[in-house]
Amino acid sequence: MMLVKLGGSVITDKTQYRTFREDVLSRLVGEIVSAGKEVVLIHGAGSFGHVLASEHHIQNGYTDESQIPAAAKVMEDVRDLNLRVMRVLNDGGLPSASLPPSAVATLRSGELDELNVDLFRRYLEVGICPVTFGDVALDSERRFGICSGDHLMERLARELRPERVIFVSDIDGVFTADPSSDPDAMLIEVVDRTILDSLPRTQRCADVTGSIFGKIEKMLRIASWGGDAIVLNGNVPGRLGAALRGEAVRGSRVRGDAI
Ligand code: IP8
Repeated sequence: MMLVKLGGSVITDKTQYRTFREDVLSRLVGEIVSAGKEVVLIHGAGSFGHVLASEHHIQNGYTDESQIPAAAKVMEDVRDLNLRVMRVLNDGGLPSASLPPSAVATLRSGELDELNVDLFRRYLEVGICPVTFGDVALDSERRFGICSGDHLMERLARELRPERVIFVSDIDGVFTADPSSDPDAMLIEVVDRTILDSLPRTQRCADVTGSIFGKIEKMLRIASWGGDAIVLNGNVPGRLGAALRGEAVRGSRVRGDAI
């Protein structure tokens, strides 16, 4: 089984509130279906979640009453995105079921606490791809908070032990310097803890839930349980499909033995 996160920066335009990139998602779904692998899918919230969540500091939990309608609106918006994603998946030949974190997960102090992983297993058993996503969820200490797709990736990787963990992003991976300002920046193809700690933390961070570094941190933990994890650029046609087929592909990877 392959565990794949379709980043919000790929399936939405993160600069425009609630802008879905249906054409990009359709192509990625085509790559998944052609690869013929069993998958568990997670998608990010992109501009359906991060814009309002950051305006109302939902990631910090409850601080004032004005956050209540905002948290509810973020849930509505990410559900709207999820429904659009589900339509593309089902129409594209990947029968899928949605498992919203607000219904199957809880947080404790901003961290993922409970997750009903058994439901994911049972959908897989009946041949339906379980799909979850970045959402607002209840928090036992802070009333509510953000359940990010990256946290879900880490938990599902630990519990389901996929063959490969793939983060589909809008950049090729982690670089030696910020590639948007430094023409000499080079992609780091295999990352380990020492390399990660030596990098300048200046590469993009536009989210309420972290940056590429946060993903690599999670990939290192996933690798410590023996799995391979890769971050790759989903805007480049063919890369996700190649990674699913186990082919060499441009990206940054962390190997089970690279810790
Ligand atoms: O896009 C964030 O999830 P992510 C969820 O996976 C919200 O980081 C609601 C902002």
